[in-house]
Order: sequence, then C-alpha cells, then structure tokens
Amino acid sequence: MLELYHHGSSVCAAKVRFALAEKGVVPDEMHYIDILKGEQFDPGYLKINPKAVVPALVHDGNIINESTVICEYVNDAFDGASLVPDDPLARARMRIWEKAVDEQLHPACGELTFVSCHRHIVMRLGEEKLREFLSSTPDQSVTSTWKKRKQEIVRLGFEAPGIEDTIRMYDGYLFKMEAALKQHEWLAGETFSLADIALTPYVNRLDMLNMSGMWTDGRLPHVEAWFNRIKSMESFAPAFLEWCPEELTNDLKTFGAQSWPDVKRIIGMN
Ligand SMILES: N[C@@H](CCC(=O)N[C@@H](CS)C(=O)NCC(=O)O)C(=O)O
Repeated sequence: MLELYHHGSSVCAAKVRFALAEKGVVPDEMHYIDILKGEQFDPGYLKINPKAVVPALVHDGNIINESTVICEYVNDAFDGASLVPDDPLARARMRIWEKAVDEQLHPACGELTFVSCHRHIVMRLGEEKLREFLSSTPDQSVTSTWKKRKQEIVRLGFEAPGIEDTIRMYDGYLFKMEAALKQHEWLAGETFSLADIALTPYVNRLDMLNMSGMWTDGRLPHVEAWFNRIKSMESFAPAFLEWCPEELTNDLKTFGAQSWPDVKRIIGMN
C-alpha cells in the first residue's frame, strides 16, 4: 500500500510525483493537503510529518519524509529504470545537486514564491485566520527560520530584509545549471537522473510565475533546451500541472506577472 500526501503547488511534492511517474509507480492513495489553507497543521497530519510540510510517503505503514530521501527511496524500492547514474562521478554530481536544492534553492524558492504570489493568496484568509496560519508554523518547518521568514515576507513583501539576495541566489542557480548543461546533456552527466528531477520543479515554478524570461531570449540557452526536453516528457504535465487547481495556476500566473518587474530589477535584467 503506497500513499502520497501532497499539494498542487508544492515543488517538493511535484518532485516526488515526477520520480514516481518516471519509475512507473502509481500510488494507491493520494491525499491532498492544502498548505495555503493550513491543512498541514492538522494534528493528524503532524503525526505523519511533524514539520508540517508536504510531501510525505507512506509505504506499507512506514512513513518516509523529506522529498530528496523519498525520491532516493522510490528509486531503490521499486523496479523500473534506475534514476541514479552508474558512473560514480555522475552519481556524486547528482547528489551535489540534491544537496544544493535541500540547503539553498528550496528555501529560496519558498521565499520567492511567497513574496511574488502566495502572500496575496494567504491574505485572502482575513487578518484573524492569517495570524493563526502564520503562528501555526512549527519552529522546525521548511527551514528552522521559516516561521519568522514567512511572517516577514507576507507582511513586508519585497521590502522584507534579505529578499533581494535570495532572488539573486535563485537566479545564480540557473547560471550553475547552464554551466553544467554546457558540459553534458543532463545535469549530472549524459543520463537523465534524480538531479534533473530535483531541479525541474524550481524552473517550472518560475515558468508558472510567468518568469521564464530568466532563461529565454538567449539568456540561458542550455537551460531553455533542457526544460523544453523535460516539458515534452509524458510524465511532465501529470506531475507538474494537472494537480495544481485552476485558480492556483491562475494566481501564480497573475501575481507572478505583477512581481516580474521587481524580480527583473533585482537580478539586473532591466
Ligand atoms: N525538506 C522538505 C521541505 C518540504 C517543504 O518545504 N514543503 C513545503 C511545500 S514545497 C510545505 O509543505 N510548506 C508548508 C508551509 O510553508 O507551511 C522536503 O524536501 O520534503
């Protein structure tokens, strides 16, 4: 029995859906946790994931948290083409990408997503529910500072301290990807791997926010070609687009487009 707890716009959940699909594994049950309405703070869910984050995988009653660990687990536990390269060097590169996502790019994505879109969505909760939503985040959540960061970003938007450095760091990762993709077809080497699975949600997030100008028009041609290859994969739309409710897809597009001039200015594209 395989169950996935997930959300439509969660980059970490999309990563796991992508890995499952590429492995040819279909969960028996999908549980939708609306993290923009605070369903991650439900005491029942906290028993599964005490950090109040998605995704969580439950396999025959065993709970596996942390999307990178889940993807490695899915690769090891199920038959199907391996998503880990045979070559030890490519495997090491793959794990460096996974580590970079966990340590830097994912926290940066939370900040970019909230400052450019999700802050507007959670404000619809109204002041009382918003305060409850913000104070419910556990001390150990997306990061150990996420509770404070989320509050600052929701309240201050692009005026939040450090937000510009975060956005520049996110952009810097696109340049790191460009450098790697100049060397080989996929991020870790000549074969598609968990590195590509790990990075796709972060490029797709920018795409859904209407910020593809960060790599199109000749800015990062290897990233553009790589993302086009990924978008043409059969698993892409089900893993990345179809679980995102229409209203949320539209919000990402609309609020993202409104924020694009600020992002462009911050990364020096004007
Ligand atoms: N390190 C965790 C991070 C998971 C995470 O940050 N999930 C986000 C969605 S992508 C979440 O559930 N956020 C809930 C919140 O912000 O309260 C993983 O890789 O699984």
